[in-house]
Amino acid sequence: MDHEADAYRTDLMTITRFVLNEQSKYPESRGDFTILLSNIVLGCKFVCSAVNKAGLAKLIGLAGETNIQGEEQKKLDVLSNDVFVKALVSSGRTSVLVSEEDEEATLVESSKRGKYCVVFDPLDGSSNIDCGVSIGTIFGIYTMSHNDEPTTEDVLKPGNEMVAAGYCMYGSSCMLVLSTGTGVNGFTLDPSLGEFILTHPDIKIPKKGNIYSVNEGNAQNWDGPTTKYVEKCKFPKDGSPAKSLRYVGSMVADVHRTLLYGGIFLYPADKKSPNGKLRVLYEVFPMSFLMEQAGGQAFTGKKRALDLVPEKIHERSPIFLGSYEDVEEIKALDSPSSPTTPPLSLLLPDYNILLSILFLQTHFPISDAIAEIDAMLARNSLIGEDEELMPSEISRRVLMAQKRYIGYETLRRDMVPCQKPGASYYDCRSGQANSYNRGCETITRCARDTSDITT
Ligand code: FDP
Repeated sequence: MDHEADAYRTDLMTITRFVLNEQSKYPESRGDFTILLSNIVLGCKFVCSAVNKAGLAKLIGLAGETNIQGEEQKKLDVLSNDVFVKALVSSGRTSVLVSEEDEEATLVESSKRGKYCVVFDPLDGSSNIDCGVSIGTIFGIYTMSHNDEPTTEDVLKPGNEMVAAGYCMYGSSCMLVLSTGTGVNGFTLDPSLGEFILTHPDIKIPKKGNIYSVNEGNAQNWDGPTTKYVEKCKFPKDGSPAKSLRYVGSMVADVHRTLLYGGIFLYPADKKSPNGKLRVLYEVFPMSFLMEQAGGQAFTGKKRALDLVPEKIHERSPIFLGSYEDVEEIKALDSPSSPTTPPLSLLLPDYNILLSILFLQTHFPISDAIAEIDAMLARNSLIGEDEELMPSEISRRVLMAQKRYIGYETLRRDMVPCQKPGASYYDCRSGQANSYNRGCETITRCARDTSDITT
C-alpha cells in the first residue's frame, strides 16, 4: 500500500489553512486578512450554491432594475451583491467597498471598520446566467494607508498597490484562484466538505499560447494594431501555426482558460468604446495582478495595466492580457518605433492638406513642397521608383494607405487642422484625446491609433 500517496490524499490543504500558513510567515500579522478572506470565501460559496440552484429556484431573469452601466440587472446579480456587501461589512475588516452593481462606493460605518478596501464584481459575465455558462466573482484588495475617514480616494490607486486579488468561477466546478502577491494558487470547492481545497498550486501561465480570445464581432471598429494582431493570430507569416479562437464572453471563464492554457485575452478599445468595456478597478486590475503573478503580462495598449491610476471608480480600460510572449507581440505592434506605426504622411488626412502644411510651415516654393511629399511617399513605398504620378493618383494612394492603417473615419473625427493664425499643425477635438499641443506648435496625440506628429 502506498501510504505516502494515501497521506497526500488525506492531507487536505484548505484555503483557510493555506492563508494561515502564509500569515505565519509574518509574525506581526493579527489575522485580519484571514478573517477578511474567510468572509469572501463564504460569499463565494453562497453565490456558487445560488448559481447551481438558479434554474430550479427561478433566480434567473430580470429583477426589473438596471445597474449604473445601464445593463439589465438579473436577480442573481442583485443577490450576489447583497451577499458580498454584507459578508464584507460584517467581517469588520473593511472601510471602503466598490461593487460593480453600486453606483457609489460603500463607506463602512465606523463601528465596523477595518484596514482593507475591497473592489469587486459580485457576478461577472451576467449575460451568460440564463444559459448556464460559467460566470464568476472578481475581487481586488487594497489596504487603507491612513486612519482618517475613508473616502473613495482610498481605492483610486494603481493596481500595483493591491495586496491581493482573485476570482471565483462558477462553472463545471467551483474554483477560487487567489494571489496575495507571492504567486497564484487555485482551490476547488469540494461540495461534500464545503471546503475549497488547494488543487492548482503555484499556477504559471505558459510563456506562449496558441489561443486568442476576443469578441471578433467588434472587428469593424477596431484600431490598426488590434486588427493587425488578430490578423497575425489567424494568418501568421512566420510559419507558425494559426492560433485557435476561444471566446466565452464571460471574463472569468476566458481569463481562467488563458491562465491555465496560455494565449491571450483581449478586450480592446474600438470606435464605439474608446476605453474598451471592462472596468479598471474590479475587472482589469485583479485579472492583471493574477496574470503578472503567474508570469504573464497585462497591457492597456499604452502601458502596463497595473500602472493605471483610475480617476473614477467605474472607469474602463482596454486590456490585453495573457502569456508573456503573446503580450510582447501586442506591445511591439504599438511601439512608436515599430515599422507598423503609420508614418507621418499616412497620418495626414489628404494630399492637399499635406501640401498646404508643408507650404505654410516651411515657406518652401510649392515645387519644393511637392518634391518633399513625393520623397516621403516614395519612402513609404507607395510609389514605385520608375513611376511618375499625377498628384491626384498620389492622393488616392495616400487615402487608401490611411484606410488600411488606421481607419480613415477615426482620423477624420479626431483631427482637424489647427485654426490658430499662422499655425500649421493639427488639433485634437475628440473627447478622448490626450492632447498637449502648445499653440498647435509641437506634439498632438489624438488617440492610441495615431502617433505623434512633430513635422
Ligand atoms: P457581461 O457583459 O456578460 O457581464 O464586463 C462584463 C462582461 O460580461 C465580461 O465578463 C465579458 O468578458 C464581457 O463583458 C463580454 O463582453 P461582450 O459581450 O461585448 O463580448
